[in-house]
Amino acid sequence: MQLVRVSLPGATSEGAAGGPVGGASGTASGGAGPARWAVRGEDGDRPLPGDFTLGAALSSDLDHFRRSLDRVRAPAAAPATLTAPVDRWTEVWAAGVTYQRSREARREESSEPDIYSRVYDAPRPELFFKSLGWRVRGHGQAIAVRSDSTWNVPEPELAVVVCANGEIAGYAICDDVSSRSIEGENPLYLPQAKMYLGATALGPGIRPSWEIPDPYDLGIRMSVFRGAEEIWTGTASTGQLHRRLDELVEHLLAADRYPNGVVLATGTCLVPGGDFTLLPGDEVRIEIDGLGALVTPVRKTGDIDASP
Ligand code: DO4
Ligand code: MG
Repeated sequence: MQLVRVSLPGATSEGAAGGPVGGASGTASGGAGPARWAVRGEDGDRPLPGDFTLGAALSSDLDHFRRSLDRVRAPAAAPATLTAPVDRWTEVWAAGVTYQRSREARREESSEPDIYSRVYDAPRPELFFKSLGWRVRGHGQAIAVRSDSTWNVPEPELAVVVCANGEIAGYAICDDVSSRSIEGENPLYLPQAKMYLGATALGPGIRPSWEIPDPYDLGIRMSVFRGAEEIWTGTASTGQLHRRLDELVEHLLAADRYPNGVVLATGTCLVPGGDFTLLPGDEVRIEIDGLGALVTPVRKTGDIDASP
């Protein structure tokens, strides 16, 4: 089952670009527009009460999260269009250089290669703020490349959804869309390379942690389509993660508090080579075992609906 956020009839629609987005066009604008929460299972969507929020469900511990999902109502409603599984103010953070592939790619692109090797081996991981909930894109919603960037990539990542006490409540797929030309020019430009409208996608829903027995053995696949052609594809596994998930969460919470929980993307293990850049009109498909698929068309930043 997955905890999903679905748009309500009448929400603003934003058609997906061409390409093989399976049934994901015509989705709500923004990550947190008119929508409601539901538990999606084989029997369809069972709606949660209208006052359900992710923040309240994550405000304590795993047991509280689990009991919050028990508030589902019967009977199952017809499946509705997905939007990002976050509240308006959910914080999304990301870890970096947690896989060897990411370390290598950053060393190749950067004017300061050594800092990536140092952080890969340091006790303290790289953690950075990525997005607020209202800016997060869901399955079928457009992500964006910056118009002032010449080299762009999607970054497929396992995201952990974390309770206020640090327990992992669930897992989702995150796309940490990034500009390699901007970060490569100077690492201090990281916020501009990674934090802009359309740079974060999350979904399709949140799979509860008790349904994923081994998060260190999940296959990750990414394909990029240009029209009908698959122009890039790659596979990896969370087995290649250089750190433990609870270690990343521990550092995030070490001197900070998230009273309504937090989402943490755990770094990319797939980075296309130097001859690849993501372009408006492309479509990105990311799959992680047990979590489904997150499929997003690509636009220019200016073409993303900015309604909060
Ligand atoms: O240092 C840059 C960020 C690295 C990153 O986003 C990743 O490894 O996934
Ligand atoms: Mg990343």
